[in-house]
Amino acid sequence: MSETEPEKKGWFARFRSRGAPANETPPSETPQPAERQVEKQTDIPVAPPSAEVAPSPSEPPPEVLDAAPGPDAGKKEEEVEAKGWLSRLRAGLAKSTKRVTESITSLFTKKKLDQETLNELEDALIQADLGVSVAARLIAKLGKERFGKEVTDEEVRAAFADDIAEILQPVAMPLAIDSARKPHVVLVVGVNGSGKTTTIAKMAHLFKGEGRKVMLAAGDTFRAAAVEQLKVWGDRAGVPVISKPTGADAAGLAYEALEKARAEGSDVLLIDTAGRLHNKTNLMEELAKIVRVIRKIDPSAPHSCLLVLDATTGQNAHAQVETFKTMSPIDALVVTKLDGSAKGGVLVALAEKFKLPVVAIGIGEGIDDLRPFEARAFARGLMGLPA
Ligand SMILES: Nc1nc2c(ncn2[C@@H]2O[C@H](COP(=O)(O)OP(=O)(O)O)[C@@H](O)[C@H]2O)c(=O)[nH]1
Ligand SMILES: [Mg+2]
Repeated sequence: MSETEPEKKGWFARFRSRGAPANETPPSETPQPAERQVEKQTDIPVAPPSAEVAPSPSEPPPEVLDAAPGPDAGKKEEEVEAKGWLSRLRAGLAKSTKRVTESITSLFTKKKLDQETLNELEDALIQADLGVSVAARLIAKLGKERFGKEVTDEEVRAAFADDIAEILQPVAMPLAIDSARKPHVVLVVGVNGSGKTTTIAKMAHLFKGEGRKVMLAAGDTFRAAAVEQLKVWGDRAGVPVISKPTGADAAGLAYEALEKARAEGSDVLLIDTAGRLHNKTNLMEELAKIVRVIRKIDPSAPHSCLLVLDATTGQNAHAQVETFKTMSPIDALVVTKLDGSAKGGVLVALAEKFKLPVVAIGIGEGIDDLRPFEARAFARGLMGLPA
């Protein structure tokens, strides 16, 4: 690859380190076009309405987060930015943190760590969506190191935070855009309401801020208003949106968008998709068809296939990963709505189980509310400890 990338600002650039993933597992060939019908119940696990999500994070000035820094605004701004979003993450995680830490704290009436306390701690971790396997791992380690010793709840939380950070570290990686691709194609999938369209808009905004040429494809042609929604976001982010009326063939649209992005020399093409067709087979066929069709233009596309998961769905996220893995070549996750979800612990369970990279997290509805996923900050935040 001869091209070298210019130094760019922005967190995607700063955290960029991963090579473009190889998508070697093409989905099964089931080329029937998806029939368009009125939305009906599907057998894909669907996110419940996110009643849990706080209306707006009550934390300080979002404007410090992405106030486009001048070329030498330098380190200070980055530090301020880091503090700003970390405190927002902590505020967002507050419900998850409360759920985990209250139950841990309530167990420490006795001084010495005994089996009963270990069992109860294990239950508390499972209740907080960290999953049976993670809970067992954390408890085994704690038991080994501290059994029969005097421990405080803070020590326990610190030990858990360290272990959780260790689990999360390998999956905390940014989305690497391969600048040799023109465009780098990002396919975004997930159930209805998980945050796909919003995440695409946020990413478009970020990439644009890094000086990249971005194009969006409004591939959710199934849901009325979905196309309009992406157009509004596209306008806000100042990037072109390729669209067709509701009911149009999504694969055809993706094909046209890729042709156009190529012709215009775009760096990144983000393709939105429907989260729900009238049944799982139709969605599977549609996603497979999109992949198949864009590969006619670029056999290596999509270069990234992101599954967007809503943190408020908790354990249901596991089923969504399983389902979507059968439908498209998922190679990374974005977890949204970590602001205000009490179920943020599920991210740890997902990391441990699927080992898929978490390229970004959503911490609000605004265009600036997408952040890189940082293992230690998240783990300590979850356990109610300072960063
Ligand atoms: N609080 C919060 N809301 C979010 C986040 N991401 C998306 N949303 C909201 O979730 C709802 C569904 O998002 P949308 O992008 O339309 O989901 P899609 O159906 O997967 O495209 C919208 O009201 C978004 O504003 C997030 O990180 N935090
Ligand atoms: Mg959408």
